[in-house]
Amino acid sequence: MPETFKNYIAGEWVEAASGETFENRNPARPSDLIGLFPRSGAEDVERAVRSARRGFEAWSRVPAPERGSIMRRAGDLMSERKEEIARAATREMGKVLLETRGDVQEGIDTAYYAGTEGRRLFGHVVPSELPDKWAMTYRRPIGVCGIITPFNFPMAIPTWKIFPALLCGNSVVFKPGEDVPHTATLFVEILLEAGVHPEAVQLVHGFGEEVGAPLVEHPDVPVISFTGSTETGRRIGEVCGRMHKRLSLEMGGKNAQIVMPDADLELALDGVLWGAFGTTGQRCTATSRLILHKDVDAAFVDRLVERASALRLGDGLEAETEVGPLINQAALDKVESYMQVARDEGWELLCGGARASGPGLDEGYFFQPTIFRGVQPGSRMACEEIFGPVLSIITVDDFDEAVRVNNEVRYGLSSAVYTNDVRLAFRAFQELDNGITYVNAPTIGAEAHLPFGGVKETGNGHREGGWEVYEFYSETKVCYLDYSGTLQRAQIDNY
Ligand code: UN1
Repeated sequence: MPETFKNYIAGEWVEAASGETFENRNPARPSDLIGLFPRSGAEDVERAVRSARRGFEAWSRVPAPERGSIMRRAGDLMSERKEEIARAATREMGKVLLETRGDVQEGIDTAYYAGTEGRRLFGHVVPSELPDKWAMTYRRPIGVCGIITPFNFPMAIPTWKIFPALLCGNSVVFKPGEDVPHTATLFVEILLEAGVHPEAVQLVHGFGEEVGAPLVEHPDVPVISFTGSTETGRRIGEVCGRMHKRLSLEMGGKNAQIVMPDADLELALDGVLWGAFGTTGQRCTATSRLILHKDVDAAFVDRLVERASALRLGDGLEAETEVGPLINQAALDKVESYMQVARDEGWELLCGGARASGPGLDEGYFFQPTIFRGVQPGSRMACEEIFGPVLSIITVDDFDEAVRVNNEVRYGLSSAVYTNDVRLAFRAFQELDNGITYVNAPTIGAEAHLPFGGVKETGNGHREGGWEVYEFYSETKVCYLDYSGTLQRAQIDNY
């Protein structure tokens, strides 16, 4: 019998109101059933939100430094259980253990950052324009936050949202990606053990239409944070716009690595391989375009193809594996459908291009690392997010053209430039239209204490991580205190 997992609602581990469940299977070996999880719906969301409102009343009164200490304890517990969580995450998500360890570490770093923020959450004291009057600001919690997260960083992304939300004094209703409910369960266990108020965190498993939609539409959930596809984010944005909700969106990417002829080409090669095929290309920061200056040594592409073809695919729990499976059948179908797009558009296939087969690969959702050459800017391959191990090489004549090509997609998350010319490095910072630009480092690998997010259709102007996210999860309150004992009229009596 597979293990049956539960929601965490109103301080208790409970089944879905319907009693229904869904299966969670290992994408490297779908015959490996990890467990059954509650298939929740609007009724469960309703109970969770009602409880989270009570949780908010209690939790928002806990002093911020004390909330910070609880976040720090959560970080300690995650550190103690790092290996166990990483293994659970690899089993349900597929990426290699080295990467799930990094995913958990990103969560730990985020916990410790939140811990210290409990003693900051600074406001400002500002001179008043009138005598005997003070003016200052502080940060107030907002209420119940709806947190909707994807599969690709089953620990890091929930922590990016939930630690700052809780630190600021909000309560959360957490709807994790339906492919990674086990890691989410471990995270909620840790939050509770660390001492988060039992009604300040609610875990509701299930699918987007059945749990995510009622959460987004709930009138008592004033804050929504979503990471996922641009299409879903747009629909969420429409609802939140209509309901005047505060919304943070983190969506698609079509990130490019630019390589100039003066670059350290070995370094650029390591960078593109890690950026394109790490996490099987399933990062919103993944490198899916390689913009090569025409004078880059032709051997560069040969070496790239050779090394991409040699990457070892397999179960992420096995030590020698370098690339795991895609998350599920739908992801595999989507990547396969782009092979047809590339054929129709006429690009040259250099390696991969098909499902992987062979010992240990026939059952899971494995796809070969794939590279196309000669891809033209503006084509579907050059513009659309594939979210798989597929890299398109675009050749350009000069740096100006590289910048133009980088910028002419609708997404704007990250970019990378390999060059040793300091002038080009600074031009890249200035001219590449992305939220994050790396020089001599790949497009993936943002650090937890810096703001994370993109421009254009990648986001909606907010950032996760670092100091900026604390502004998203709190409201600025402005406080004036006039101790002059007279009516002082601003803008009038002082002029
Ligand atoms: C994502 O793919 O949604 O910068 C997040 C990175 C990771 C986070 C990726 N730290 O690649």
